[in-house]
Amino acid sequence: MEKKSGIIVALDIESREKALMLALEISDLIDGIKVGYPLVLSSGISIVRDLSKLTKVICDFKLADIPNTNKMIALLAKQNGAEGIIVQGFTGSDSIRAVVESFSPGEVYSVVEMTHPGALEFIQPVSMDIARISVQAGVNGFIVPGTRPERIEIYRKNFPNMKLFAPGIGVQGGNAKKVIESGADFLIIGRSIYESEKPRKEVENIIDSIQ
Ligand code: 3DU
Repeated sequence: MEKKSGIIVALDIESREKALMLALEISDLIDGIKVGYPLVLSSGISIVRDLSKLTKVICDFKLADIPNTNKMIALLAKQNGAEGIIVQGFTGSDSIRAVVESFSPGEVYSVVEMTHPGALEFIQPVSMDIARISVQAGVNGFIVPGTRPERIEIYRKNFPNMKLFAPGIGVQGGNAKKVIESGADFLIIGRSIYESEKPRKEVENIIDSIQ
């Protein structure tokens, strides 16, 4: 993923038509679109191919299975034109590596810590270990919590070469400017953009706010 505006839009909507229209409206402003289960389960995997004609697509399937199943899903994403894929780092080195190897030359991003309160129960206490094994397994970047900029500073300091993607901006409470200042490379933003009356204007405002 190459950084231009630094904005990745999470298209968690259930309408293929709406997703494609929104992508058309903002594709020149953003660095990519993140596609997750709500859109793929309602529209089919071909939505990845259709969107990838307009911009780069990251498949957020949060892969968290045994290596063979992870590999099968990663290959389907790759065959349909995805440029990036997200894996849950907590599942361990072999599961992460299976995605890195099968998705190559595409980029793999590991969830090392999450934005929601429940992430403090199990994930955050071991997040540095998750980050370390993810690097060893060959990932290109981390998904870090945009709701906790002080944590992003720690990842930036300890992993200077990793691309950092921060969801949690806007509706979940994260602040775009603070998150970029903490060292994130990309902001992953969903509802603030796709629920806006004027999504293009919203993207422009966010870009202005981080410059
Ligand atoms: O809260 P938003 O509507 O801006 O969407 C954020 C997106 O990022 C959404 O797709 C969600 O599944 C994903 N995400 C997180 O919000 C938090 C994480 O720790 C990891 C992914």
